[in-house]
Order: sequence, then structure tokens, then C-alpha cells
Amino acid sequence: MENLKTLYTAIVEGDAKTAKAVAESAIAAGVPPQQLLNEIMIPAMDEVGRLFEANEYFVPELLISARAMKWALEVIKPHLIAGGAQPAGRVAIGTVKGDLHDIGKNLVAAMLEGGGFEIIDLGVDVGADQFLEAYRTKQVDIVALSALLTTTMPSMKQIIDEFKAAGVRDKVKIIVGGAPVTAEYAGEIGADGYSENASSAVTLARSLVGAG
Ligand code: B1M
Repeated sequence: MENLKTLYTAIVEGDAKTAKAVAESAIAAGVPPQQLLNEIMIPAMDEVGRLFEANEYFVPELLISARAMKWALEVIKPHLIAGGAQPAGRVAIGTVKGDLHDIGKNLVAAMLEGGGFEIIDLGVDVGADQFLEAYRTKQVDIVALSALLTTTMPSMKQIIDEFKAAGVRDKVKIIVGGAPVTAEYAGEIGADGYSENASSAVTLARSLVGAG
């Protein structure tokens, strides 16, 4: 457990090398990846957010902590992906226009992949045109939208509205998530579903394509 505290501190302090090394040794010692994620890594990023709100951290500190989180995530990702799931469908995922946060989106993508989905990751700052293009050219079953800022949540509505305007809204499922997003907001903007975290996104996506 002492070692796991080191992982927490390494992420909060932005020490990517230590974060990676501790994650590797924890996995080698048999610590479940979900435990590392939910009890150590996500709480560490929450602490980074708290320090930012308290004006103790600024954007550069957020960036180096995010890098440490990413390095540790790279270590645990293959272990999170359970494997063996039946192919369930194709998902185009992205963080919406104006938003550059991608850690949660990457986690959702990794878990969906583990849940049997083929992933088309459109990256960050993705607008309606790119999601529509992916839908048209890649035959996606689900469009997955992530937003971390209250100011970028309206981009989700714009994307759904563009799918309606293009006459294809009923041909594809659209799911939304991210820290400020709620089930109520998802309903208001006409999404097919909302999930609070990466694991429940898999359950939601599988149920939407009838692979539940
Ligand atoms: Co920013 N940031 N940030 N940031 N950042 C937040 C989000 C903030 C809450 C910090 C704070 O004030 N406490 C705040 C938003 C306030 C608000 O709008 N409500 C904030 C702000 C204000 C900003 C800037 C505006 C700061 C500035 O420049 N003044 C700026 C905006 C830039 C932009 O996007 N245009 C900014 C920039 C950044 C960095 C680039 C420096 C960096 C991101 C680096 C990166 O992602 N590559 C960063 C970071 C690291 C954070 C915090 C500290 C951590 C985010 C994170 O990675 N969490 C964050 C505070 C916090 O969250 N505690 C903060 C860990 C991750 C695993 O969780 O992303 O929530 P999360 O994903 C979860 C769920 O939300 C869900 O599943 C995931 C796993 O369980 N989920 C989905 C996510 N997407 C989903 C999609 C789904 C389903 C579930 O279906 C499709």
C-alpha cells in the first residue's frame, strides 16, 4: 500500500517516471488495475483539480500531472482490456469542440475496446463535421462524446443537432459523458444515453447495440 501512495504522489507532483515505474511494479505484484485506477489514479487527478481550484496549481502543473497520469495509464491499459469479448460494433469517440481534455476519453475508449468494440478515436476538439464524416465513411454504430468543461457541453447539443439536420440521427446511437455532464442533460439534448464512468460506458454501449 505504501507503494500505491507513491503512485498517488507521483501523479499529483507530475513525476511521470515514478508513476510509470510504480504502476509497473504494482501490476507485477498482482494489484488489480481497476483498484489502481479507482482508488489511486483518479483520486490523484481529483487532488490536482482541487489544487488548481485553490490557485496552488496552474496550467503547467495540470499538464505535467496529466502526463504522469497518461504514463501510468499506458501501463495499466492492456490489463484493463479484458479481451475475449464478442465483437460488438464500431464506435467513433472524441472530446468535443473547444475541449482538450483527453484522459477520461482515452479511458472510455480503452474500456470500450476491451468490451469488444472497434474504436475510431477522433481525438480532441472534435466538431460535428468530423463526427459526421466518421459516421458516413466508417459505418459507426455509436458516436461517443466526451466533455470536461461546462463551456463545451453545448458542443454536444450542436453535434446531435447536426446529425438531425443531416437526416441521419436515427441511424446511429449517440452517447455522452464527462465530469460536468448529467443524465438529465443527456436527455435534454436528445442523446441515446449517458454514463458516469468508463466501465458503465461499456454496459451502456453494449445494451444500445443489443450485445448487452
Ligand atoms: Co482542465 N479543467 N482545464 N486541464 N482539468 C478541469 C476539467 C476542471 C474541473 C479543473 C478545476 O477547476 N477543478 C476545470 C473545469 C471547470 C468546469 O468547466 N466545470 C478545468 C479548467 C477550467 C481548464 C482550463 C479552462 C484551464 C485554463 O486554461 N484556465 C483549460 C481548458 C482547456 C481546454 O480544454 N480548452 C484546462 C486545461 C487542462 C489541461 C490541458 C492542462 C489538462 C488536460 C490534459 C489532458 O487531458 N491531456 C487539464 C486537467 C488535467 C484537468 C483535471 C485536473 C483532470 C482531468 C482528468 O484527466 N481527470 C480536471 C479536474 C478533475 O477532473 N478533477 C480539470 C481524470 C479522468 C480519468 O477523469 O476526465 O472526468 P474524467 O473522465 C471520467 C468520467 O468523466 C467519464 O469516464 C472517465 C473515467 O471514469 N467520462 C465519460 C469522460 N468522458 C466520457 C464519455 C462517456 C462516458 C463517460 O461516454 C461517451
